[in-house]
Amino acid sequence: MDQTAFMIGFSIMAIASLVIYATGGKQFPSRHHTLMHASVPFIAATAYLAMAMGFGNLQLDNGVTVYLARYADWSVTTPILLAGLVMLAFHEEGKPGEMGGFLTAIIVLDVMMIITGLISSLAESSVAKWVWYLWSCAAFLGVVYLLWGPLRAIAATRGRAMAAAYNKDVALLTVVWFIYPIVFLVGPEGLRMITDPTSVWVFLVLDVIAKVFYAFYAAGNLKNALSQSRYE
Ligand code: RET
Repeated sequence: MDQTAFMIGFSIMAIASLVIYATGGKQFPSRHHTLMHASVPFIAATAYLAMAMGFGNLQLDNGVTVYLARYADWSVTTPILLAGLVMLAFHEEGKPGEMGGFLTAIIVLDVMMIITGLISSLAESSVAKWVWYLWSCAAFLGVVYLLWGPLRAIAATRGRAMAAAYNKDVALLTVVWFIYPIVFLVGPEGLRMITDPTSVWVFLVLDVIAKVFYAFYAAGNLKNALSQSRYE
């Protein structure tokens, strides 16, 4: 793999993190939103730097390269993004116990999804690879169920404007996140229909949408909701 994609990934994520941090006051309703959304590309920049420097790039006997930093990144950034949505669904409801329960459940499923995806990419036999892949997909469907089922119902009780913000965020997140297992499936870790450099570039584009574009999108939706809910 040539280093260009990783260096571009590092640069975009490092700059995005700085820009979100520096302009957050204007884009985000409050400081904690800025800090959360700036932390996500900062973690990604770290992962891309590791991949560019060849740290954690495992060369398997079957010729496939597994990028461990990618899974380390996802196992931290995806819980942050999901935590944002759970907190949005419970916006100012004041039920910390219930919110904590949903947070725990969704993060457990999400981290299981990433870890079993990593096991699938490392598996030597193809039976084991597909068993772990399917198990990872099951965890992913659990995450999607919590977002579209109980959490959506809770968000619907938080006023029309806040529910609309939640629904928009979840819709974008679901579409973008669904592409990850598809790229894995057709990529070198799976059916080998696309090459390693192609899958690296596609994951880079997805990461920019899921982390950077999503940060501004969610900030805009929340700002709208907060200004509308004043008149509700
Ligand atoms: C894997 C492979 C096994 C099956 C599934 C996967 C799902 C990965 C997802 C990753 C999302 C990453 C994001 C990162 C950006 O912050 C592990 C690829 C279901 C959904 C959004």
